[in-house]
Amino acid sequence: MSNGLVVALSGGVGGAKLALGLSRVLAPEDLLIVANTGDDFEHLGLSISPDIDTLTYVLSGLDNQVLGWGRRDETWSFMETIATLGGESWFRLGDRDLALHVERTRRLRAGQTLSQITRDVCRQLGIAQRVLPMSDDPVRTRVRSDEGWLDFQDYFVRRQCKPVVHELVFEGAAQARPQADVLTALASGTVRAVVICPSNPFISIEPILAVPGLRDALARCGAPVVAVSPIVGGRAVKGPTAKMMQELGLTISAATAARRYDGLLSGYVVDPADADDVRGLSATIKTAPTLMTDLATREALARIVLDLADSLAPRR
Ligand code: FO1
Repeated sequence: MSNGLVVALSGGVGGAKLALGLSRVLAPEDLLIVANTGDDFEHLGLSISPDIDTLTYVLSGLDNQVLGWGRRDETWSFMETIATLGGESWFRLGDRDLALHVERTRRLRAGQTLSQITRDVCRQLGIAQRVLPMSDDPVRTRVRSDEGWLDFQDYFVRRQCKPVVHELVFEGAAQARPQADVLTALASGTVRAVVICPSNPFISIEPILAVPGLRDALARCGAPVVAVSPIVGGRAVKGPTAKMMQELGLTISAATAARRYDGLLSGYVVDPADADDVRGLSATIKTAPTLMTDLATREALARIVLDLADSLAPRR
């Protein structure tokens, strides 16, 4: 019997770790993962959806654990060859990974939605959980930096997050419609918990919350909203979260990440090292080791998050 649906909001690398943990402790039909698509872009004529792809590869066990993105057992003949032709090689598309982008691009051009394509790819790769984009409409994160306006992957990969960030915008978000099945699930009255994975709040979770109607639907679904801090011991586990906090004039802390979800959070899981820092937040705090180094720690954290959510659930 189902224990209720868990809706997880996730970006790529950090979020996918907890999503995998959740997938191991929940029945497949009880997990719905909503992926950020603000990182999506068109490159070499192909439609790339990095966060959906990272989630797909991680959940299917095909992920490249060295890089944190892309496929395992990858080869790079295409990249090497395009470089010899003077083509663009700053964004690395592996030979195996390339197949996914070619197939997605073909199907998008044929009029299929990103949701349909993602659903089919997941099925093909043996993923039983639902992974859905936040929207089937294009949303593109752009960065206002000391080098001017940059497209997200220009900032993130080409410039390796070096430019100083002044502002982030999610182009297209105001016109984007939330993914329909996500809205249906949130309105179903069967949601046990909403989990905000330990992804970068600025570039992975806020684009999801910027899709009109999604934040409200999450707040109204009747289930506790529990986040896991992306800051551990006052530092970002990976990626530019801490650097962005500083550049945006914010304190680098677990509390700063939680404040990005003001009005939404009922529970917050932080590392014991950050316990002092989060005093004063209105969310219920649970301290637990949040570094996910292997499968066991991912599952353990998933259980802690669910226990916290269940302890906060309104009695029905
Ligand atoms: N990240 C990199 O740092 N360098 C790359 O060359 C790169 C290629 C790439 C290709 C396909 C894909 O799905 C993801 C890829 N990523 C790459 C990761 C990705 O762009 C970022 O980690 C996310 O957008 C941030 O969540």
